Formats: sequence, structure tokens, C-alpha cells
Amino acid sequence: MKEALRIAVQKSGRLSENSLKLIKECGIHFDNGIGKLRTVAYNFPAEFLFLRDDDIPGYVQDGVADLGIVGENVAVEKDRNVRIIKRLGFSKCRLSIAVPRTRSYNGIQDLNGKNIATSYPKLLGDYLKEHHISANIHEISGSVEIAPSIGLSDAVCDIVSSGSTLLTNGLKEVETIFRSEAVMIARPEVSAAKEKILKQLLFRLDAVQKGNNSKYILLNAPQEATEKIISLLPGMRSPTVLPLAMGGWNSIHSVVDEDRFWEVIEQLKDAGAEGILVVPIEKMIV
Ligand code: PRT
Ligand code: ZN
Repeated sequence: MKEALRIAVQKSGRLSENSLKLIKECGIHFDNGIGKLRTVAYNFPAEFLFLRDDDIPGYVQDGVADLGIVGENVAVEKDRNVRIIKRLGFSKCRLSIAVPRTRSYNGIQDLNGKNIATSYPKLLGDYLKEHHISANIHEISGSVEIAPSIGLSDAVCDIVSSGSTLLTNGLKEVETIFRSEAVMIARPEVSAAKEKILKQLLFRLDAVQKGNNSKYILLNAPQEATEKIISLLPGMRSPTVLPLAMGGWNSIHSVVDEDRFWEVIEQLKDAGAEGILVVPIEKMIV
């Protein structure tokens, strides 16, 4: 077989669906039959390994896989010799310290001498050290949130997303120590042939991400408002302006950042834009 990039993705969990979706959006297709541990893409030199997320940084370091998709929290906690080559923007969460809701909390110094249960001893240890706090880290691998109620610890340090797990366990979030999202990690070095494939993959990922972060916008504007409207729309190079069949009006097309979208729409309406259409962009190559 020709050289192929070996990419490790989570077998089943919070990262799986979005990891596979992103790979498909990059135009890479494969058959991932249920229970398969390994599969080869039909139309791109890549093969996929389906693993537990905790194992991925180690496998990437050891060269079993060339790339992997994991939460940044896992990438940093495992402290392996891998590099983060792309932030992927999904599975966002934070790692926080929480204490029982009924306990008063006046600042991080309150954690001195306390027992803190966590599955993230490195991230927590680094944070406590940085803040000159001496606490006992109690490493447990799951159900961290119940540790205070069963008398195992005074506090927890766990992943939070909506906050409902903390709430239902009578805990309150008091310190956010790390913000995470899914990232792509890579071995420090790959062969020249694999580096070439990696470049192609990163190019596709970029196009997908830029497309996802932008909207294509079309609107009608009277001639006298056209200049003002153009000044509100950056566009890839500059907006497209086409005359409408009806005299005195133009159709203006442009690309707008998802983040600035609602703000820009308001300004366009105020400037006299009508019939505004907003269309998703599948891929964007600048
Ligand atoms: O089986 P495997 O080892 O592969 O998976 P896993 O069970 O270890 O991980 P998984 O699938 O739960 O999470 C994978 C990654 O998703 C994590 O490493 C994070 O980067 C990210 N992520 C995003 C989350 C959450 N959101 C999340 N909410 N990981 C875990 N949680 C858990 C958290 O541990 C807590 O129990 O959800 C609960 C909190 O959620 P809220 O919404 O109640 O605050
Ligand atoms: Zn895991």
C-alpha cells in the first residue's frame, strides 16, 4: 500500500460524531462499520484508528498513529511528545474547581490543605503550583462529581460544559483552570511523503473551517445607498455589484464573518438594503 496518514479518532464518545463529520466535510470517505477498529479511506491516502481518547496522545507519540483528534484537556494532561497542529472549534468545555454549594469560598487560598478529587492531576497540579497553593490531589478516573458527597474530598476539579452536573451534585464552580476544545495533534516529525499528505489535509480543514465561519450574503440596494453598503461589507477581495433589470438598483454580494453577522445585517438594513439573502458556505479558499 502507498504511504497513508494514520489518524486516530475517538471510538465512541463526545468527540466521535464531530470528528467524523469534519473528516467527511474534507471530502474524505470511508466505511466505518460498527465495531471496526481500523478503516482505510477510499479517496484519500489516510487510514483511521478508532480508540479511547485517553490512549490517543500516547499512540501518536509512539508513532502508532501520525495524527489524532482529542480534547485539548487530554492532549495537555497526557503530556506526551506531540504537537497541536489545529484547533477544531468543537467539544468546547472548561476544567474547573468546584466546592459544595453550602461551603463559603473566598478565593483560591481557601483550597490550601484541602483534598481535591480529579481525573486531571497534571493540569490541576500545575495550576495549584502557579498559584502557590498546597492541596492534596486525589486522582480518580470517573464520577468525580460525587467525591465530596461520599466524603472522599473537599472539592473536585472536573470538566464542565452546561454546569448541570455540578448543580445536581450540590457543587458550585469556583475556579476555571483551563478552557478546552477539540484539537488535532501530530507526531513531532513525519516522513516527507506523509508531510505532503498532511499539508493537503490541513488545506482542506482550513477551507472547511473558513466556510463554516462565514456566510454568503446577497442583497438589493438603491443606487444612492450602494457606496455606503459596500463600505459595510468587506468581501473576499471586494463585494460584487451587479445592476438589477430595474434601473436605479443594484444586487450586492459579499462574504461576512459568522461572528459579525447580526451586527452587519442591522447596519445594512439601516443603510437601505432590501431583500437580504444569507447562504451557508461549504468551503472557502482564499
Ligand atoms: O471512552 P473514552 O475514554 O474515549 O471517552 P471519555 O468518556 O473519557 O470522554 P468523553 O467522550 O466524555 O469526552 C471526550 C472529550 O469531550 C473530553 O476530553 C472533553 O475535551 C470534551 N467534553 C466536552 C466533555 C464535556 N464537554 C463534558 N461535558 N467531556 C466530559 N464532559 C462531562 C464531564 O466530565 C462531566 O461529567 O460531562 C459532565 C459535565 O457536563 P455538564 O454539561 O453537566 O456541565
Ligand atoms: Zn477517556
